[in-house]
Amino acid sequence: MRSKEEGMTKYKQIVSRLFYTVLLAAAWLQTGPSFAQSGPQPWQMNFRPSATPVMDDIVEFHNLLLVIEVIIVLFVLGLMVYICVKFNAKANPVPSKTTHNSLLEVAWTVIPIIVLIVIAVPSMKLLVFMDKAPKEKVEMTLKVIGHQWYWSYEYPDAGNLAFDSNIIPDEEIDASKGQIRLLEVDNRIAIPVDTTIRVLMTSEDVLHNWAVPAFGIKMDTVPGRINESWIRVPAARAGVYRGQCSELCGVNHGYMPIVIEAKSKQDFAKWLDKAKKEFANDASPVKVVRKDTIVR
Ligand SMILES: [Cu+2]
Repeated sequence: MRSKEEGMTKYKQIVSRLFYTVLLAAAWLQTGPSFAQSGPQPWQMNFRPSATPVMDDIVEFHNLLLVIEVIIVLFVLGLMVYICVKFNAKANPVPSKTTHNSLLEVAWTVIPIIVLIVIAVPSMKLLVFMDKAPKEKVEMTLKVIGHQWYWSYEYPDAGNLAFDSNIIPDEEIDASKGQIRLLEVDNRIAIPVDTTIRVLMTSEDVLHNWAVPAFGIKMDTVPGRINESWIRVPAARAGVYRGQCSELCGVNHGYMPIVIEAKSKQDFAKWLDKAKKEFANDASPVKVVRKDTIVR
């Protein structure tokens, strides 16, 4: 039979191994993917690279929460291991009959309250920050309308430019052009970098949800209601961003991707000119479910 001391050493080894495993896992998760901004990646473990101040803050808040969680988990694990070792029937044959400890009871009420306050303050700040772009700073408006099962977009500041954006079916996907199956649309939208853009969202039939992870946006589009969010992509993060509808909206819910090109202001102006000509005859987006909607 092993001595008590040997047992303790073994436990200490297990605890320290567990500790390092958790630390390593946390470090690995936090390394972050170093890939181009083109949607989800195989084996992606962390958020997509952030493209807006809102998403920067979300990531920062997530990291704060992760640290707090890891500390709590390790603390509780440590307590449990300590109790298992020190107070098992063999090590502690005559248990204490203590039932109350005022100091301990106050501590385990007050400390969690402090932890919650530490979480609540940045959480509320973030909620307010992401809610609306500061009015005086808004330079452009983008209107997003959900339909069964595609998105349409309007640029009220650009002569009411409006167009639909439909998924490119699997059989027409051209991987050589960087197109990604289920995440490619016929008409991508463009936005200028270094511009504060108000995004107004609504829907014309059922609930949809305009979700673009890199922008930190995931907002329901509700028929008869206008929801608001905002984007500001710094010039250094110009690129292609992707998202999907994230509110179960019917049979083709999985087939209404979002593709956004964040372009330099000059390129955006060029895109706008081209788009105005291209969609000149589309006075308004299609208002009914397309007859040729394919149920996949
Ligand atoms: Cu949907």
